[in-house]
Amino acid sequence: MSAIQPPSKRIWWKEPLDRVELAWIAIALVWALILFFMMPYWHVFGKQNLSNEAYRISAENFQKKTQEMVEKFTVRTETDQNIPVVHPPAGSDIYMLGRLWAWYPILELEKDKSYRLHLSAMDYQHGFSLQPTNINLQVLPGYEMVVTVTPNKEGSYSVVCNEYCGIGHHTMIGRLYVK
Ligand SMILES: [Cu+2]
Repeated sequence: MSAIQPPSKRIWWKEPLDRVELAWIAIALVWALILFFMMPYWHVFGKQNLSNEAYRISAENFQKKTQEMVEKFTVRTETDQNIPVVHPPAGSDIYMLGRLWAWYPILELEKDKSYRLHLSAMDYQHGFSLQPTNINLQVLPGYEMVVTVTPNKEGSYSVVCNEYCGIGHHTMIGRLYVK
């Protein structure tokens, strides 16, 4: 039977399955099931994509909440753009926003303390990628992503935008300190 010409036998689908055909269907099915179960497995054991919550929030509202935290807990500023470094109390709600083309503000967290980290975007989709630990979260305008974080290693981390967001995308690098 050719694939171009119409089949010579009109009732071609009643032919018995060839063994090779059956074998390939079985292989494809098993592989599809492996990929399917890898998703929940990797969520639990991969330690890369965190369990998060998402809520609707307007950009203005999120910016207001971020600014309230910045005004209360800024300890110094850094870089020539004077980005505030915020040291919020352990256990509190902390905010980081993404916009063209910066993460704001710089957060300074305490080791082994838990925080509720809220992430949102002011304009377009951005990707929160914490390096070098390789933790990734999508950051979308109109939604806040909330994740409970407990930093377990001191150091200076970079927040790299992982989602192409325009001409200055490659300069969109934020900072996060753990002390
Ligand atoms: Cu971005």
